Amino acid sequence: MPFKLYNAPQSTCSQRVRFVLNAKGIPFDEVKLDLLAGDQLKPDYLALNPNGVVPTLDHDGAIVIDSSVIIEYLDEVSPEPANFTPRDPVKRAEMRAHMRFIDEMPAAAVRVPTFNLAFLPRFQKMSPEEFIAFAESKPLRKEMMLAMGQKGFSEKEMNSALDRMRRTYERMEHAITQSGGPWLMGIQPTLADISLMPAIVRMADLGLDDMWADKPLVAKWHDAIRAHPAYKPTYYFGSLLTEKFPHLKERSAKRA
Ligand SMILES: N[C@@H](CCC(=O)N[C@@H](CS)C(=O)NCC(=O)O)C(=O)O
Repeated sequence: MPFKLYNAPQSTCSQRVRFVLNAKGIPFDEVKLDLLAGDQLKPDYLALNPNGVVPTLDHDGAIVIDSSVIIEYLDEVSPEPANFTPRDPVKRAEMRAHMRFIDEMPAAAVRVPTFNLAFLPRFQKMSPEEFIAFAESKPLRKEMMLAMGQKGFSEKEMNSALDRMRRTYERMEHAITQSGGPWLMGIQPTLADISLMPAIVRMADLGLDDMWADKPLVAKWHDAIRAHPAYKPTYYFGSLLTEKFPHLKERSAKRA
């Protein structure tokens, strides 16, 4: 198969790429990495992606890294049958501005509740020396791991991440109102919607979807993305954190 995707089921960045491949009906070989075991830090993988993160796309030997770059690449090389990039350069610029905002704000902020609520128990099982060595071996995420430490992000850091998510929902509600919806830019989904999807789905997975209870257009958008035909094959079993970490399911049940 010409397309091979190195990724991880629960990785938000990987979910963007799987969604675009599925929406376009592009068959691909999927190589699954275990990120908590450090597969992304092995020399063979670092030779493909020196950032030591997923996803990485191999298209007939051409290596493309970074989820935002990969989804734009896929829209360029396979523009049919589904295309997510507006033709009008002004609209295309608007879509890219949304994508930069999404990478800077929700895609980064969502890591804080994800790490504190889902991954921390795993890191707490490591010895302090093991944890430091694991953190220091990460080309891109070393500082974030060391800042989190084995106690998790502080309440202040957690609140600031949740505030960045809150500002994202406000931005979404505004964009959908302006465009007429149901998507960020109107009646057609664009790469901006696909970039945003994993952070919003992740917040719901963590049981934090009450944060947009007063934002009906965000709620509708969340319904629309889950109803898209590419959603189910993208979020196959094991892609949600609640499907992988039993302690999160218990947490959601307690909240219900
Ligand atoms: N900007 C990169 C970020 C990739 C990224 O952070 N990937 C995460 C999973 S969503 C990862 O591989 N983390 C592994 C680690 O932190 O060691 C992209 O969008 O591809």
